[in-house]
Amino acid sequence: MYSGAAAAGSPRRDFISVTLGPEEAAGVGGYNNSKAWRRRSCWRKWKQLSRLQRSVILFLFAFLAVCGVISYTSMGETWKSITNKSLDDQRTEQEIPRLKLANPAVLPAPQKADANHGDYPELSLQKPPKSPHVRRGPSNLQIKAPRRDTRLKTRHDTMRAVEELVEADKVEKTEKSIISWRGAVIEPDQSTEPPSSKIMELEKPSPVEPEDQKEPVPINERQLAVIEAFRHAWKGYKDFAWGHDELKPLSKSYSEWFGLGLTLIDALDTMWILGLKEEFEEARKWVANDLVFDKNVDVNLFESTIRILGGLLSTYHLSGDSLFLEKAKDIGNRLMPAFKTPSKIPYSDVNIGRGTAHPPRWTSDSTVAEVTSIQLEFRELSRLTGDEKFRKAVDEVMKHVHILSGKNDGLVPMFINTNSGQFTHLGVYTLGARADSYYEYLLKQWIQGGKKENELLEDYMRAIEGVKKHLLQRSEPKKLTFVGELTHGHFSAKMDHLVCFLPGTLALGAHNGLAADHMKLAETLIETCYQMYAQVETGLSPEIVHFNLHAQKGHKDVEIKPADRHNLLRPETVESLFYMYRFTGDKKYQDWGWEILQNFNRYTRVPTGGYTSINNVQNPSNPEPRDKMESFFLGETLKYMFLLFSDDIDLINLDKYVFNTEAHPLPIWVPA
Ligand code: DMJ
Repeated sequence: MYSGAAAAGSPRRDFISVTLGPEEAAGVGGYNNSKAWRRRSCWRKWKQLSRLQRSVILFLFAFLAVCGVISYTSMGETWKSITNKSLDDQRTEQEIPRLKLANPAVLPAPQKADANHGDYPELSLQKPPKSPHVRRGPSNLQIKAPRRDTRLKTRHDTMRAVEELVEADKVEKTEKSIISWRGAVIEPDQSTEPPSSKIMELEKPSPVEPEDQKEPVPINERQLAVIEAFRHAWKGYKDFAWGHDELKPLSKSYSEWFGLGLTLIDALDTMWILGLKEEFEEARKWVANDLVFDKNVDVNLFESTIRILGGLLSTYHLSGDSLFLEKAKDIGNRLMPAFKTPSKIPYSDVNIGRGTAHPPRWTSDSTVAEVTSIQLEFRELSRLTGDEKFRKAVDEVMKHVHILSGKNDGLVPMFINTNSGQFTHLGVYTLGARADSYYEYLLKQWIQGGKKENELLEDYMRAIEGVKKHLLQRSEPKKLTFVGELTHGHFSAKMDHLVCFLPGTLALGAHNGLAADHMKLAETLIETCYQMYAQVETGLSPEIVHFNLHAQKGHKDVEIKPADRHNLLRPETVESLFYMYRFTGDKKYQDWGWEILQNFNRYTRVPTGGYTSINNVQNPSNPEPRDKMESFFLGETLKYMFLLFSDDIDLINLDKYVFNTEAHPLPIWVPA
């Protein structure tokens, strides 16, 4: 019991002490516990206390009462919101049964752009949506908050939910961006908190606007087959090549190119789009914990830009996870030394650890396609970071090439010198290797920037006229229109499989308002690309074909030289099929893609996991596996397959995103 005493006669000292025995304080030996005695006894003791002691006690009581009221109110709110959340969850689950079936994996909740919460996604904080605009979307990009709430409910007990809500409440005021159902970051309330950093201020990762609610498009059988193929490929990579550049599926090992987990990074946004949540989370952890760019290693500027920088940027846009933007900034900065050349035309190789760059050992030339197909990525990096240096460097290259002599009706040679800035090896024109994506990026930069940069459009239009004038021919016997090559005025009926990006690009241009005859040309060229598969014994295209210009008995349109009969699991035809289907709705393009997928499964699938490139597309009984799965098979080929089989135009809407040349979607700055 409680007792306060001041020793009689001694100087008065105020204190409070606590004792536990009732007897001493009662001052009597017998036990009297009557109510009247207790009341009297308490009052007597109260009176015995000094004024200070009484004040202290009263203050303590008042304090405890205030605390009690506050905590009651806040717990009430918390529990109320949990009850509401669980009602929302039930509703969401009832509303989207098809979605759940079609896409069992729920993608990880996005993080706000300026937050870095370390190990994601379990601990990441997701602001619940306030906007009524947030709604169900395509299952693959179903990343809006209500499903995050569902995850909370299924994965954690109520106390965990309370903790997260309290945590979320703490950061709510500083949180700026939420993720739209399309998978892009939108600005929920422009008038709320100011941006916390320059990055946030300049970052407008998505042009996507809320739209009317619509039914989710369920995943179909063919898309499921793509998911199955991806999982099979991923299994091989995971089992035998985890964290390395490429899987060697037959020898159950791996090969290194840059030593930067190329396949894993290239595949990130594919996993996101396919809805492979678990795989994505695992890969995300590797990026967070093991992806280190501070390495004494030479990387190719173009390849690392389109695969790594492009892959990280698009994954940032789809997931909203700032980890990917941080990594993108890191690699972007490390690639910048490549531009320190006398002409500002970048070197082909950069040592990302040392910060030095150099051309290949045998020449000071760079490849034209390489120096002109890094712009989408660096321009986007500038927009996200607010640092103009990235954009300036790549824009300078385009401006330089725009006025350079040595073109032939808009067609460019394949090499450019890093000292003089002049084209070299003049007189050879192709839309295949070393020039291909120059043409692709003219159009795509123009689209990315909101169709304002006229020089890009001029160069693109002129080049397509150049293609028509110099490179188009028709084969025999089927009269397939194909794109050949020009060597010092001599036409060659050779066409790389790489050229099959062109129908898709032409269709994209026509969709963006360019000449209607571009679409006609796209239709004839995609037929040709399909025939490059269909006329071959395995139903898979070789790397290069030669078309017959003259009819010969027993000969097909397509001839294949022994050195060209390999297939590297390349994406270009499937890529163009995807664009053609999107813009025409003609199911034959899906059917052609389906045939190709089946043939990949028939001739390139390795039973223990992974797919392999093959040496001989003409020998179905022994296609001669090469024991290598290129990163673009996961980054591009399977992604375009999945998109081709989808009937949902909002699954990476082409009025809102532009794909880089490695199939990584980046936002269009000013959407149509
Ligand atoms: C990819 O790396 C890119 O598509 C590039 O533009 C060309 N080659 C491969 C795929 O074939």
